[in-house]
Amino acid sequence: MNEQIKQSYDLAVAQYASIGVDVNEAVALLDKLPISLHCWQADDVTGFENPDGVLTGGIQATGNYPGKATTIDQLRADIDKAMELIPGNHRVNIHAFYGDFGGQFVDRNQIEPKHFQSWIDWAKEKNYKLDFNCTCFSHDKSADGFTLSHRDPAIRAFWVEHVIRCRKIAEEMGRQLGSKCMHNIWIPDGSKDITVDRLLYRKNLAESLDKIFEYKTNDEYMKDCIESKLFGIGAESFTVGSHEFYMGYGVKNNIVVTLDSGHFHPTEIISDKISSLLLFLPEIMLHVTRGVRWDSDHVVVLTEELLAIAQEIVRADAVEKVHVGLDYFDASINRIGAYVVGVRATQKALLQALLEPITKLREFEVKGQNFERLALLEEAKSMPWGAIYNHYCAMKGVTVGEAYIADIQQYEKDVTSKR
Ligand code: RNT
Ligand code: ZN
Repeated sequence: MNEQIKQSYDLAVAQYASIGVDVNEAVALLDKLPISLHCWQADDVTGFENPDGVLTGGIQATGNYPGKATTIDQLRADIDKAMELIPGNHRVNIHAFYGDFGGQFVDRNQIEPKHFQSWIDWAKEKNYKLDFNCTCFSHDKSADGFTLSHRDPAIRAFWVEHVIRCRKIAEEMGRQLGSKCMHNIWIPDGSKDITVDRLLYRKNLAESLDKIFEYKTNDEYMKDCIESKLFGIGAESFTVGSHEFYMGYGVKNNIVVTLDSGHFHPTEIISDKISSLLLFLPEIMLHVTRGVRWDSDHVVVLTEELLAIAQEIVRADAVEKVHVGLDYFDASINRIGAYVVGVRATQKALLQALLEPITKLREFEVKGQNFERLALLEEAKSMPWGAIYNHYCAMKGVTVGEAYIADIQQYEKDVTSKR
């Protein structure tokens, strides 16, 4: 290992020890924290159902950066490349319309575990674990903006069937890979303009979910989660699956709630929701993203809120209960680079949280020494956590610091620019 990395690390360890923090312990915890990489950043949420498929459902990937993955092999190679530049063992989050359909059109109410076997085999080989999502958008039967809450019972039944099939696929992924697969349910349902029957749509959604959950899955292999949203593009006036809807449904039925950091009012933060939800639900799923004005899906960077999310997870002793997944799609920059930026930022936030002088901070708090608490929190921000992260990368045989920019450029030159 490079001498400078080693020396900076040794100095940092000593500095942390002086405020009562055990670096080894923090790094060992970080190393066990998987982050779920969303497969849809690699191809702008296109999927493999239909090569000319148009993304609908109030979400948009803007930009036209060359070299996007258009085949399963390309997409897997891109994810492998990103994983190479990220320390630790992570998960891959797949959407139902990324199935391996072998050139056939397989409709959403026809998909089966066999269409995902090659994903499972790939994950086994690469030592990744998998998460899964039903795909209730980019389809004829979602074209008018409604799926599980539709007025037409036949359309609702179609989507109920799709989601049940997805739950079975998730169960199979978890069984074969020996790791619980988180299955996320997000639906785009909503309307551009005022509806006079909010209640009807929400009743329909609750009924569809009840039907979906009638099929009992094995908890060891998969867990469902339900994701709310504030609004979508073209669905500005009404979103059926609001935060209150899913929080109520989740708490009543003991279903994990997904908090997407881009799905709330611009000044509303999800970090403050974690400790409340954990009192009423055993687990939480996170979709970490960065909302910018109307867009809920910019590449994750190390913001104050990202750090606050990480701190809440650690301070609430909820590392085992909060599943961290990413959810953004930026088509305007190198897509593999976008993965690495987001995962590294998330890891850096988690590492900073794990390196917090929590014992001392809690002591100050108990004694009412609030200036002292504030001062130590401020000092912690400029402690040398970067040296610890660099050393962690080096220990894992992963490119250290900004040097990974050159790796991405090389891959672009050798692979993506030739597509
Ligand atoms: C959309 C939701 C949802 C999607 C993915 C593709 O606003 O965040 O999670 O991003 O399912
Ligand atoms: Zn999301």
